[in-house]
Amino acid sequence: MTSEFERDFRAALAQRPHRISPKYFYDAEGSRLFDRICELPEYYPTRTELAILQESVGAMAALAGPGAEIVEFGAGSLRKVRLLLQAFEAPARYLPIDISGEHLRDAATILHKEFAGLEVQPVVADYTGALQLPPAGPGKRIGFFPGSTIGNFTPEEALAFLGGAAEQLRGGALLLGVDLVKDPQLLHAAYNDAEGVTAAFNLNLLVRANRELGANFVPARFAHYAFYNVPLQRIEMHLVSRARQAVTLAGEGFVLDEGETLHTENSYKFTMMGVRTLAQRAGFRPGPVWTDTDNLFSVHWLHAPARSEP
Ligand code: AVJ
Repeated sequence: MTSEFERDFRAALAQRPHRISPKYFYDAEGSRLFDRICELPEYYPTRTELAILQESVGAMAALAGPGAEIVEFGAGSLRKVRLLLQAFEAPARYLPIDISGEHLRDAATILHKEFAGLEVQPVVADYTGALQLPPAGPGKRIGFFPGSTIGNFTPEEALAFLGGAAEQLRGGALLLGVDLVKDPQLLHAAYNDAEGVTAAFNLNLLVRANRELGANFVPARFAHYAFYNVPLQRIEMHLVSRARQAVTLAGEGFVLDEGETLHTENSYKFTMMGVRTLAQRAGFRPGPVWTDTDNLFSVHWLHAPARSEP
């Protein structure tokens, strides 16, 4: 059976410019490399978001109220949701949504042990598609989408995702972590770390294709290239072919010219107002925003009106 990964990678090599979804970065090695990225001195988002959450989780808990349930889009780092679960008053349920059932089971086991009385109900699904969630309990349903993962979406996809979330969370809210527009040098450094971990993360996509799709990429023949596209307000990551070369993937041959790129990721950056405007267009009523003193990162409370509210 042809995997989605194979289908998408063949399509990427057949079209120009070549581009593929960043969701394929996260095999076991890619997830390990991403965890290392989060610890890098240049990569400010993770530690900044954690500090904002730590600092303001009391205010967030007050907004959520007692017996709330947390719906996390993607079963990410347990460190972040743990802060919410610790601060919220008697959280009733945690519903992590992820395409990886394995990821979900691990998260569920750990949190269930840590928080007595917390119901953990994993949902194996693609949260970018139509979602069928179990019926909400009596408490508020609070969505959690940290890490500026929303930056991987195109603006249209981000609007569609938020629109869907607003519907799922009616009467509750979405807690959304978003990376902010800033000095391009700082952004550049965050995706071009001195240790080369981000380069390894990008190149690992080729290693994964070799293993899973029987491709024959030679990673050394590609350069990691990440830059901040100022007018489009996004970091772009590419793998640039260092020479004209032939590659085989799933039995099919492709030729990459010298300097041709495989576009592997967009990471959009936002202004505070930009997030609020987008959220409003998607049906949310923007609430408080928390940020760090340097305005590097933002965490937004977005009210999802109930059907009866305006
Ligand atoms: C997980 C999408 C938020 O865009 O900063 C980190 C992924 N890519 N370094 C980001 C990533 C390169 C990250 N997101």
